[in-house]
Amino acid sequence: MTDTSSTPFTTTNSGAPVASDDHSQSVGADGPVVLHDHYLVEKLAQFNRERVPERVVHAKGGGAFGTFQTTGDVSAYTRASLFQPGASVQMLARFSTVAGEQGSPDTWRDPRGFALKFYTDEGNYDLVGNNTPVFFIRDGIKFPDFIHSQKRLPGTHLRDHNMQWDFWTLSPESAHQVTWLMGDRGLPASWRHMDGFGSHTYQWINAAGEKFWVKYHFKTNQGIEILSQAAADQIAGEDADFHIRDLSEAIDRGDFPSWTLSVQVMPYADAATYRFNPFDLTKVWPHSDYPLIEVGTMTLDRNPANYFAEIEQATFAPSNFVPGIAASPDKMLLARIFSYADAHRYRVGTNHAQLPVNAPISSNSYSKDGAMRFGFKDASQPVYAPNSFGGPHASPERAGDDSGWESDGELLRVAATLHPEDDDFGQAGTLVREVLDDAARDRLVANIAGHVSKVTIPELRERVLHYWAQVDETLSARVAAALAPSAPGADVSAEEAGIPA
Ligand code: HDE
Repeated sequence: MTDTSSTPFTTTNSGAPVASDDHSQSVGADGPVVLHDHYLVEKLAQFNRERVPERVVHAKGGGAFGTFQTTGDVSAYTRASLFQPGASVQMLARFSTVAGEQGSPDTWRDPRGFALKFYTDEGNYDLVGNNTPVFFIRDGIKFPDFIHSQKRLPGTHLRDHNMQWDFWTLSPESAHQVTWLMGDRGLPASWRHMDGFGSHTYQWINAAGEKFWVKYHFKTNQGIEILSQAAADQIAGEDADFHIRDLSEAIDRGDFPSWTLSVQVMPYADAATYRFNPFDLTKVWPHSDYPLIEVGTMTLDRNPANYFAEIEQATFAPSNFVPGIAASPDKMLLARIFSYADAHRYRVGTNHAQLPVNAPISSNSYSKDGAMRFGFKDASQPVYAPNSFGGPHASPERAGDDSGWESDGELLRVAATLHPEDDDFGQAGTLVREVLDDAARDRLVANIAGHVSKVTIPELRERVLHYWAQVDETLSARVAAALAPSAPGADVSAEEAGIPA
């Protein structure tokens, strides 16, 4: 008889040992199961409640923990403690696709989420970006519509290329990001082999209270590696979790991925006269205008111990700033500052920030109670401010200047002010003509043609070709030729259409 005294024993959620893992309690061996078999009921009821709502976007993802080490000196631009020379903070990263639901393939063409949480001694700092430096739209009011067009038709529940291209061609500001999406960055070989961006312009404030505008760039130290559309399609059929597996196995074998963070810094006063609107999320700042300044290195070296507790329940919010870092007039950023914390209260619960993965090193807020509250202060602590019994009080000197920027004018619903070189297609054209090499341009043509070949409405196809002609005439002509074989009654070969084998 084996000694079972040392083996763990099954209990109920309330800790009582259970009599069987295999048999419900019944009247006689073959009789009816009894309702008061509370362990049976508990197991089934708990099972029904194992899921929290998936993220409405970026539902499919994975992540890991690590360290951010500041190796440069940007103290002239920010007082944030995590970016002071020599600082080292623990962090969490979550990578994701955008439109796919949980269980969808990691290798679908999509931007990739690049969400970071830094556990700093001044509170958690969250930087929630993508693997592209720009985005499809520049005003948050269009975001639900944009996502609706990328997801599923209301009747058939099918994804639809007509919907996607209808939205994009009616939203010309999308051209820059769609060029990125249809290019190589839309299919990274792994999360380790892609760059990350804060995308928005943020504000940094230094110890003297001077303000600067910044953009974040996380350059992968593994090098950029991409998948061809054919390879991505094949992997999607064989292993939907290809990127989750890659990151987890790399860390398990000690092959810790790292990224070098650099920032572009724009003097506060430059914003008003810059040639592009510096707060327009569809635009980049050419590095020739504002070169990269190295800040430090992020290294991921610890896999989550429990995916649900630490990744599914992780809550990243652009509203999680720390002293020395603040918002900018970017309309998309300002909308996100509301939306994420709202999503977390709905998806995870009002006390989501109390969960270990989301909890700061310390907090002293007056929040109390609410469902699943499990952290609380000593009963002697006041639950209100101001108070005369030693409760925490606001500290402007610690919080620093969060005044932001000057603003005035009547309330309007209009596009942002145009700067001299602002337009919707210029930077996309520059990307196609000056950044991509010939091979990347060939792949871009093939990817666009492959995607648009599933557009079934002839006048929409025409509109798509006009959209691309505004980016680059040659590109559009090559896409038209590549599409020709898929047009009704077409007789142009793929080779004649310039589609690479
Ligand atoms: Fe998101 N976004 N977003 N987004 N987003 C969410 O938060 C939203 C936008 C991004 O790994 C949601 O918990 C609005 C831009 C990432 O947990 C939600 C707008 C960028 C992640 C939400 C945007 C992003 C999200 C979904 C327009 C790149 C995953 C559920 C104003 C710069 C974070 C959730 C993670 C997740 C709202 C646009 C990136 C609904 C309203 C632009 C990486 O709150």
